[in-house]
Amino acid sequence: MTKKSALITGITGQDGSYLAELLLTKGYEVHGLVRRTSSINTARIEHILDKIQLVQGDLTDESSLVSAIRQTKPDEIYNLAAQSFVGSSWSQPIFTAETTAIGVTRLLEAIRTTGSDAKFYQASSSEMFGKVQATPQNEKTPFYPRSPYAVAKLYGHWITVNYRESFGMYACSGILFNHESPRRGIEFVTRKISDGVARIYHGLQDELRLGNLDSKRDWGFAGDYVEAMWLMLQQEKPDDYVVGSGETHSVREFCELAFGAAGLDWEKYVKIDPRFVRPAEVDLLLGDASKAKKVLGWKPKVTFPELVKMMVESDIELVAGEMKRKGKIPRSN
Ligand code: NAP
Ligand code: G4F
Repeated sequence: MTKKSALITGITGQDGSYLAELLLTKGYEVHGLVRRTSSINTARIEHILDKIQLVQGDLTDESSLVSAIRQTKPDEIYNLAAQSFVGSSWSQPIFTAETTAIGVTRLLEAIRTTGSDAKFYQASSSEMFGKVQATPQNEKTPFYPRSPYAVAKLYGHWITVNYRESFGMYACSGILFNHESPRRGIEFVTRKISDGVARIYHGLQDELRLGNLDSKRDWGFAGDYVEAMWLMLQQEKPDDYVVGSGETHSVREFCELAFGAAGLDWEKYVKIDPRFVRPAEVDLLLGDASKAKKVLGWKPKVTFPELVKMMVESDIELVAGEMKRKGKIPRSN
């Protein structure tokens, strides 16, 4: 039997790296779309670089997407690439729209015009629920985006639904709630906290500046969530699914657990800094993943306390390694 082939956009990101690992374990030939950068940014996929193939391309460049599809002939395409940081979407609203919104149409058009019959996964987001109209949020909850990022994701979601309905494409939209890991970008609040805890633990900094501690998120482990992406493309019919843990916790609770995991009292170190407060906030997200559980047989494995501990322990080790390389002595326990 010939190997299934997958093309992952955003393979250098958090989810791309976990998805690539998962697909390799399932025997896929894995291709990753990477954009041109001035320095190497393959740290998250360094350990599997010899097992995957990278192809140049950018969601803002249609011709590169057409070439990537012709070259890799994928059975499945996972569109994980995006300007994914909500905070930056206010300072770069046009780039966010170009990549996170119109980029989806470019990729769908590239599939359509090349005649590819690849199944398509779109990385939609719980941010689309924004100023939530009901709690918990499921596939039927109305959307109310609260940032240029969320508005762009909403466009990506509906264009995916539209291409499915217009052209009969196998196109799915996964409405994923926040998912984190030791590979999370440093600008996102969970990793900012776990990294801050590690630096405070090793004596490299004495405070951590954050914005709104009251906002609540449904946080899960990225490694669990990429499995839901794959499952969506293994069904008879394409559909849209909410994926979340079914628990919500505040940023304050995350701080409490994360500092606690290092034996520290968060209240001594966390300072509120208005620079990190957003122009419009999403106060509370809580996912109802009943449909994904029933139809896909998916469920999260890592609990919230396990996730926080995993991230803090990983950063304590990472910072210790950094210190040793600089000839400094890290704290030993
Ligand atoms: P991430 O770590 O920020 O990764 C984003 C990826 O997109 C990176 O590989 C980045 O490449 C690539 N990219 C950005 N602009 C591009 C462009 N113009 N052309 C090609 N590639 C481009 O994000 P993530 O956390 O893995 O999330 C994956 C996807 O899921 C994103 O679409 C995100 O919006 C969505 N999502 C995430 C969550 C979550 O909680 N993590 C929840 C819901 C939805 P570089 O490495 O070159 O920057
Ligand atoms: O970690 P965040 O930046 O993630 P956010 O905005 O929820 O977005 C993430 O999840 C979405 C899914 O719902 C994805 F679609 C998106 O791509 C991304 O992965 O912020 C979480 C919360 C916010 O309420 C923010 O105001 O934490 C609050 N927060 C408080 N202080 C902070 C900070 N966020 C950041 N990034 N930095 C702070 O200092």
